[in-house]
Amino acid sequence: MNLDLFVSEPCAAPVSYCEQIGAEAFVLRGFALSYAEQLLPALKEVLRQAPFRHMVTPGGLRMSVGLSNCGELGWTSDRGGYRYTLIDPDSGLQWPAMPDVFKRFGRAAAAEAGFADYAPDACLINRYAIGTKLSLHRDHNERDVRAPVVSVSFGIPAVFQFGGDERGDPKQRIALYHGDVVVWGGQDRLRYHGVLALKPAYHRATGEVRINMTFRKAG
Ligand code: MD3
Ligand code: FE
Repeated sequence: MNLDLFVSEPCAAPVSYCEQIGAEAFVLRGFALSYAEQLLPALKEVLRQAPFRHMVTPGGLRMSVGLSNCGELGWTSDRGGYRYTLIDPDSGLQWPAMPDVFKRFGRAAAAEAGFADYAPDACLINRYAIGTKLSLHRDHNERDVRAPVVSVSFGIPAVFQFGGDERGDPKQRIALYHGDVVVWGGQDRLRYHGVLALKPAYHRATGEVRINMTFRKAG
C-alpha cells in the first residue's frame, strides 16, 4: 500500500479533479476556487497600480486582450517586439510586486501537477471582454522555455485551443471555467495554444469579463 501521500506525483492529490491533457500538461478543475477570495482582492490592488492596457504587436496591430503584469518582470509588446521588462512602460515605474498569495497559489498549483519548488517571477494578467480572442501562439520569451507555466481563469468561460509543436498540428478544445487552473511545462511548454472568441455571458465575480493570470519563470 502506498502511504507516501505527499510526494509530488502529478494528479496525486484527492482534493481537485485533475485532467491530463499532455505528457506534462494538466487541467486542475476548480483548484483556484478556494483561493479566489484572496487572489481577487490582491489582483484589484495590482490593477490599481498597473491598469489593463491594449498593447500593440510588432506588426502594429492593437491586441484585443487587455494586459497587465505583476512581479519582477512583466511581459510587454510594442513595435519593437515582445519581451519582458522591469519597468511598466505606461507608468515608468517597476511592475507591482507579486502579492504573496499569488506566489503561494502558483507554488501550490505547480506542486499539484508534479512540479516541485516553483517560484514564478512574473505574472501576466489578461482581460477578455465578450468577443475577445487570443490567436494561436507559443510562449518562448522566457529564459527557460521548459519551466512550468501556471494559468488560472476567473469569470466567464472560454474555450482554449491546445495544439502541438507545429502550428498546423491538431488542436484539443478545452473549456475553462471560473477557478480552473492549467499547468504545463517540460516537453509541452512550447505547444501552440490560443483562446477562441468569448461568448456573451455574465459571472458574479467579474461581470461580463474573463480574467486569466499566467505565472511564469521568465528571468
Ligand atoms: C500554453 N493565455 O497569456 S492560458 C498567454 O487564457 C496565454 O489567457 C491564455 O496563452 C489565456 O500567453 C491561455 C492556458 C494555457 C493552457 C494550456 C497551455 C496555455 C497553454 C498549454 C501549452 C501552452
Ligand atoms: Fe500563451
